[in-house]
Amino acid sequence: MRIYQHALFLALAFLAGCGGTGSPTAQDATAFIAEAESKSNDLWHEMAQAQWIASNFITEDSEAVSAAATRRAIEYGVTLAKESARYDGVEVADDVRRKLNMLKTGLTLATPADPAESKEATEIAARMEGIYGRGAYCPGDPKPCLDINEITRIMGESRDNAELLDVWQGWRTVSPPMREDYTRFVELSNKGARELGFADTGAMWRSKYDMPADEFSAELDRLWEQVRPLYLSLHAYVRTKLQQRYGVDVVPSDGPIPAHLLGNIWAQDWSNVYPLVAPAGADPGYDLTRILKSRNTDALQMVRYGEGFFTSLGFEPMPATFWKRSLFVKPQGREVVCHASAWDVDNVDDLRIKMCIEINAEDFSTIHHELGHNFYQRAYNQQPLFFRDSANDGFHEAIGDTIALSITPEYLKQLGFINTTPDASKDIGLLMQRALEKVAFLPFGLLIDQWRWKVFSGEITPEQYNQAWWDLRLKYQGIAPTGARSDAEFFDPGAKYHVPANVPYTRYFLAAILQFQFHRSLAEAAGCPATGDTPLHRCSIYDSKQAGDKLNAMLQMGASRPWQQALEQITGSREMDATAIRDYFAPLQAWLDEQNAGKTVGW
Ligand code: X8Z
Ligand code: ZN
Repeated sequence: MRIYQHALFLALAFLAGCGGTGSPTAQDATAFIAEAESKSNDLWHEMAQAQWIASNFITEDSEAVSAAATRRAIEYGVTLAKESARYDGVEVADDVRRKLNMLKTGLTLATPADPAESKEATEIAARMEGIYGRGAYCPGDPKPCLDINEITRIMGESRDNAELLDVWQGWRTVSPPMREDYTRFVELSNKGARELGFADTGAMWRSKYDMPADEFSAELDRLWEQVRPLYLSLHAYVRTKLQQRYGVDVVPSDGPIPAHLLGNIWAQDWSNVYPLVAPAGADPGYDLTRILKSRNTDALQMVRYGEGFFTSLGFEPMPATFWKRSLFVKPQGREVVCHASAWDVDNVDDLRIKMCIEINAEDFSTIHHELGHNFYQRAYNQQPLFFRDSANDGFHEAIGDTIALSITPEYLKQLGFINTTPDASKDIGLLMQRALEKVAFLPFGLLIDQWRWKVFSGEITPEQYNQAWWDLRLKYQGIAPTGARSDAEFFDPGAKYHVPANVPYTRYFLAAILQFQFHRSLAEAAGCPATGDTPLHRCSIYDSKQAGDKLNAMLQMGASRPWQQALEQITGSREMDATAIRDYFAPLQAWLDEQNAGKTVGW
């Protein structure tokens, strides 16, 4: 194993032209980075092509090819991470130093140096994603199997407690087979992270935020404390309303909400229970899902609307290849990973989305989310390869969501979807719809990696995976499963895409905070607050070149600067700050607190 590492080390030193003798110079570092960017470019391209095929045609072979290409790219990345340490004491240009740091901290999966273990880790990763992608609930004859889209639809539309519980439990039959793989994956990825000098994989994940890892964790706690009162108010109100619908035997007055009653497989987005909690007299009076369906909008048109928003801000349309190569509709006769994603296959302009679009408001919003990734990717494609990324991963997730905050009644009127906009008396209804999506998400966005970080550190052992998962679900979300979810039988974390796919999740929590900061600044650029009483939730930046320019200036920076600087560029502040989301929802919180008077808040 040592010999293998050493051989790679020498090969790389030779390629980078820094020889084997003497101490490395700044020039050596520059040459090292140039070589690394050039070679990474090809390896990343091959990996993305292989992964695209594996996600669009799930077979044993596509999985194997994807695992092999991923392995080549990661092993090279691990070599580079180790090599970077050679330049620790060398004085180098700022951009070279930043790239060296990125090489050390940038991997999501570090494979161990042992070739057999490296192979095993990448094969497990590909297999788990395949299992998830193929996942279905098969209740047994004569009932047909249900795929994730069908289960999603039932979870959103049904109000039948037994049916909801059945499909909720049904989806969780896909994950127990992953449990052993996941356990081994944690071991292997930790081993790789330790070989790079990290305590474990979680520590590696926390190291890439332009601040010490411990400070980053403290930042998360701070942000969560800022938004927790808002979440508690929403939780208490929704609990009351669900109790009115399902009865006191099903929904307690002062305990956690049953996890299957919130309109979503994972209870991460509660938009679908809006009809059950709509404020009497303040309903905005339109339903975007119904509008899209009644207009016979198809998947392609949904994406066109999304693109149209970005072009209205001054961005160039997506390239022809985007329309040719993307997947918008779930295909017949083959298995695909339906979880929505955006791709930058060649790191220049081979941009694509992959999504099994359903015609509804949720997917309308998700399309904007995905396109946000693609427009970001194209905006930074003039940067050197290692800077073709977002300021931090939360920024990447926040861009499309920021745009989706501009899907306001005023915007829908401009599209011709509605004739008149609801008056100010309907504001609580509008805010409620948004809160069910954004505020409900906050604890979920946080807890996935609270679980994973403890799993990687060993604080949660494999025998406690499920118990610890539900402990965190209770602690942060105030939800609980109906029926026992013992570790002997279940592996519920595996039923959430990002766990088997090994995608870090804290980024979505950050994005949920950041998007309100971005929206507030862009709204100002677009002139909303200046035009009088337009509250932020009524402000759409549609068609504003000023907002577009401001956004683009940040997007083009890519990862070339610490995220604090990118944030300052757009908001004038260097701090992530939950006052933007708190202020946005302040009228709703006041209203919720009136409704909750005399009731238990919390669980
Ligand atoms: O995974 C996603 C996107 C792709 S980056 C569809 N999201 C998270 C999720 O679905 O769990 C967006 C919101 C949170
Ligand atoms: Zn995303």
